[in-house]
Amino acid sequence: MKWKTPQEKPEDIEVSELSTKAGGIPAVLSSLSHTFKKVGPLNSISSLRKINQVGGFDCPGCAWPEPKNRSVAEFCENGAKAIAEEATKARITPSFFQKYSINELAKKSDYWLGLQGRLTHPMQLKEGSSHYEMISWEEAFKTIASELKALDDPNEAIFYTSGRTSNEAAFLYQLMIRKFGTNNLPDCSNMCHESSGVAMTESIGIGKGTVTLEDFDLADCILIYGQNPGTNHPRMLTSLQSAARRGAKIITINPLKEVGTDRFIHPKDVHLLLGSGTKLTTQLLQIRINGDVALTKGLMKGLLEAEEKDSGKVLDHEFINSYTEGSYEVIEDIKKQSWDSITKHSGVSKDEIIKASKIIAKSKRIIGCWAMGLTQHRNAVGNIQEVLNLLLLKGSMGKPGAGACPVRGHSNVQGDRTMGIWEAPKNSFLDQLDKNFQMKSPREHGYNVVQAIEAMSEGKGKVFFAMGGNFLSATPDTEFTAKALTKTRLTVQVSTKLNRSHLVTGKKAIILPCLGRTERDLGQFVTVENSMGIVHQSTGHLKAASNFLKSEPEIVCLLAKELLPEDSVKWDNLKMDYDEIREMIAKTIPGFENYNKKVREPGGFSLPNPPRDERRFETINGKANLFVHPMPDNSVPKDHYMMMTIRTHDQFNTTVYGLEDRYRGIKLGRRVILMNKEDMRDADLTQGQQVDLHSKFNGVLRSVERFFVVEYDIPRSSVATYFPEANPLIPIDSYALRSMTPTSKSVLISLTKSDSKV
Ligand SMILES: Nc1nc2c(c(=O)[nH]1)N[C@H]1C(S)=C(S)[C@@H](COP(=O)(O)OP(=O)(O)OC[C@H]3O[C@@H](n4cnc5c(=O)[nH]c(N)nc54)[C@H](O)[C@@H]3O)O[C@H]1N2
Ligand SMILES: Nc1nc2c(c(=O)[nH]1)N[C@H]1C(S)=C(S)[C@@H](COP(=O)(O)OP(=O)(O)OC[C@H]3O[C@@H](n4cnc5c(=O)[nH]c(N)nc54)[C@H](O)[C@@H]3O)O[C@H]1N2
Ligand SMILES: [Mo]
Repeated sequence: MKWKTPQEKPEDIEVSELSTKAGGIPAVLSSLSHTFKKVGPLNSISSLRKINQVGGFDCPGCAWPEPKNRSVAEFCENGAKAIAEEATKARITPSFFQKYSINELAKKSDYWLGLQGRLTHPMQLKEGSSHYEMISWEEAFKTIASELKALDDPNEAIFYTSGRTSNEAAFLYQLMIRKFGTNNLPDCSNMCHESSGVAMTESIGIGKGTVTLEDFDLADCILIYGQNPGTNHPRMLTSLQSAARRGAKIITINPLKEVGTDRFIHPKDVHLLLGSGTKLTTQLLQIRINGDVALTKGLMKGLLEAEEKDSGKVLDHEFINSYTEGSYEVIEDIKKQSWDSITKHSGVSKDEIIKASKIIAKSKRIIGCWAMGLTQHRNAVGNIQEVLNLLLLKGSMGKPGAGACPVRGHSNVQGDRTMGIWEAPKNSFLDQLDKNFQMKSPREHGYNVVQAIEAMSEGKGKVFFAMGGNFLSATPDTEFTAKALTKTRLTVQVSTKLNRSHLVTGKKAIILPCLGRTERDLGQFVTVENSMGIVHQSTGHLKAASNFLKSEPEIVCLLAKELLPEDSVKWDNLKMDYDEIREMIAKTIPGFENYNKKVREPGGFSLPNPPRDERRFETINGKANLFVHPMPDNSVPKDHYMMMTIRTHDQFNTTVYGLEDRYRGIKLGRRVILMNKEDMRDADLTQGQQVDLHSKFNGVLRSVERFFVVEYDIPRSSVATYFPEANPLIPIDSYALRSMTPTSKSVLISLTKSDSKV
């Protein structure tokens, strides 16, 4: 089987002039047309009004927090697309599955699958059958429970979670799973900010960011590493805009000149709509892929040189002496690094680095932001610890206007981890579960995403259950993962929309359709935690897409009742009253005391954050630790390229909203490879030509066919493709040291012309 994600007619691909600014009139119009087309005017206006408002629902788009003084429309273009995707009027009823076999559906593109609408009924694929057919909820839970109980060992079951699941559903889900007897709780975090969690916990004693939105109003300098906020966290641009207008300096570190970080027009800034937008980035450091360790060492070398001239004024010695350990070693390491190797590995000139380091040297309050551009490399943990080293040398931790800001992805991915969705839980957490819920939780750590795929491949993972997400398309090595999934006895997907993971299944498969964020859930609210540790309510208000849907908490309760019939937890009562679930959380997880009361305050409440609140670092030595990392050798062999896989402006992870990447000027197609002009010339390639991409790793060759070459402003030997089309090239055994995050941003590839072999 050669994996090929089906596409729309690729010959229609179009490349146009690049957009020069994010936001503004086109963004607003585009957001409205998307919403209106799919949802219908009444529904869309009422849903847009309720996004991210007190008493409304949390936008399923991203985890960026809401400002205290919310504007009437605290939404963005891509938030509107996320709503439209969920609030669509199209439906996938049982007759749809009578019409299409799974083989026919597997030939449809991701975009087409999304357009078919919301899933309405529980469905099952019987062993050997070609079509899904209806199953009652009751039968579905019985089948799942009996497959789980038939396993020789609970560790043969794998329970995945994506990051939209509410705190209430997540807490119950992990409780049920641990009562069943396994810690096999891989989640999307494993492919996302796991590297941030590992790096930060070791360096500063917390796996979460240490800044609030208010800090953006006070920072002198904001570093944005490996992130494309204009597309993926558009509301962040509002914070950046006001920072830039106050005179704060913004330094962007990215192989691409992403439009959002370059210039931005706020949709609500009417007087600016016709202008040229706020210049956001003071300086762009256009680095090579994976040049961040080198670059950050260069920035710190610049600081040390400035410190020599201006002794004692550049580094924060008081902070370093009182709160940190490891600065001496880090400084010695930086002194040893030559400018030659720094510039070679980063791809940025010494002048550029010195210029940026002068801005940093002068700044007293620095925020370091980052996203997937740092977390998805082999040396990802090192990338992040280097950024933390820089912040710590400047004392930019635990004071207003300064700190670390890993910008999260899924809207409740941070909350899910807080609730115990983790394959490697702490003993203190498990002890609390045991004490409160009459259980003996398993202590052996479970599988993360990569290990889960390997376990299924080896026949050790036999039942796969997914609470949301699209495991097959989001994970690396699509062909390998597809084969692994087909070896299981049963795959179960709790989903709102049809996706590729419903089409590559175990011997049997079940789809459990659930309510989305926007929908009314018996008049109840759920709670979520944003990227800055604020826990707040989310209340859906739209009518459910179908009368047969159940909420995620109810699905867990009903399965738990079947799976754990003798259990002491009154699963039946919980689905009717989420306050009771929150009481369970309140007595189990620190920071959630008086949960029900605190979360009813407008805007919710902040979880404790020792580094931010009191410069307290819960590390093994009670200090903030600086770590030396070797300079990764990111030289690229001749005729090879380092490939990153990124998101277009028209997708949410594996959900394809449309076929445009407007800010990058690419239309009507996703199977493209962005290349440097000179690399194209050397490889004798022209714009629009089709190439096959190959990655060879540990002796295994992986290929994908027919990608269109697009000339782009990208450093030499760096190339970019879109996720998930290029995922078959990411080797299952290529992941970050320690966090095991797949290296989705550094895949070594070669190219051949598609037609040359015919
Ligand atoms: N509309 C929309 N919003 C989203 C999502 C979505 O798909 N669509 N996804 C959500 C999720 S789950 C997440 S995790 C976030 C993802 O948000 P991002 O991390 O912004 O997403 P990516 O598209 O992966 O972009 C990575 C950025 O890093 C840069 N980059 C790649 N390699 C390197 C490198 O080696 N060094 C540096 N310095 N930069 C590099 C790329 O050029 C790109 O700008 O967004 C969330 N929000
Ligand atoms: N090559 C490459 N691969 C990557 C990445 C990359 O940058 N490059 N990024 C990685 C990252 S950062 C992440 S976070 C993962 C994302 O991995 P996932 O979270 O697994 O993927 P999504 O595409 O967000 O999942 C979309 C599906 O979730 C379901 N869904 C939507 N809303 C709900 C809901 O409210 N409840 C339930 N139960 N289901 C719902 C719908 O059926 C939809 O089809 O992908 C990773 N994969
Ligand atoms: Mo993510």
